[in-house]
Amino acid sequence: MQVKLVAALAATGILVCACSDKDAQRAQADRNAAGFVPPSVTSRLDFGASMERRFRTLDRNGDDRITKDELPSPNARIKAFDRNKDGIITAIEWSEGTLAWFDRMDLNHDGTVTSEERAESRKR
Ligand SMILES: [Ca+2]
Ligand SMILES: [Ca+2]
Repeated sequence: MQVKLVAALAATGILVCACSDKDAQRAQADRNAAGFVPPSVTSRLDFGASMERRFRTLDRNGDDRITKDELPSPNARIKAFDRNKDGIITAIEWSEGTLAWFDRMDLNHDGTVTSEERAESRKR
């Protein structure tokens, strides 16, 4: 009886230990989710790929050009991509424009943009 009780307590103790370990992990995850943003890094390639997808989304009629009516709202940054100012953003103008934008954000020119660089370039 005595031995059984001790064994049961020990087993419980281990369970409690495992549980509180999990709880600690969960608490850490909660802290991370609330407020703390882990630094993110975007490579030029990833950026280009996600901008390519954005282009495809904006180009509703799929003619490889974003015309005025396809622009969501007057967007100065997107308008600046229109280098020849014909009111149409071609796929080439888009990719050159978005990569130039990436390079402006890439303050230390290492081919990646961190969340810090993004925040810094937003201030400028
Ligand atoms: Ca189009
Ligand atoms: Ca153009």
